[in-house]
Amino acid sequence: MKRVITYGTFDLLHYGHINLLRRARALGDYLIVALSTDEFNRVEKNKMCYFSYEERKLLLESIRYVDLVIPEENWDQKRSDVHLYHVDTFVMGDDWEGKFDFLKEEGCEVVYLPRTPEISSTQIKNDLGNRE
Ligand code: C2G
Repeated sequence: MKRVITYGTFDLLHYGHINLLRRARALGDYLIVALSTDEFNRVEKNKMCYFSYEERKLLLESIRYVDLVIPEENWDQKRSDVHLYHVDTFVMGDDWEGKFDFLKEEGCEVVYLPRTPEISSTQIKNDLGNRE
């Protein structure tokens, strides 16, 4: 069984996220999503999420491509996660191109997938904010 992992906030879940998750899952047989906790988002990513961790987790667990959701609590857990969860392939959108190549040292394949253009949680917030 080929195990894939990806990380993210996944706030205001949209088709860009789904495109990423579908392609990540297609690289193996089992997809783990490490979901940024509210604390990690606030302190490390300066992101205030619309949905809480529990709400974002529920949404992700409802997606056919997702097999397991675990918490992402810090930037440094990836190196141990890939061993803890016996991960074969690490996947991120290509806005992170090159940032996680060190995981190859842990015996992990590292794949960056093209982002879906024109959609982001920030874009959604801005567009809705500009509507009457
Ligand atoms: N994504 C995408 N296309 C978009 C928007 C997002 O492919 N239009 C991808 C991102 O590249 C990422 C995943 O969807 O791989 C989740 O996006 P975010 O929730 O914005 O994740 P991010 O804040 O980049 O967190 O330790 C890694 C971080 O947790 C990644």
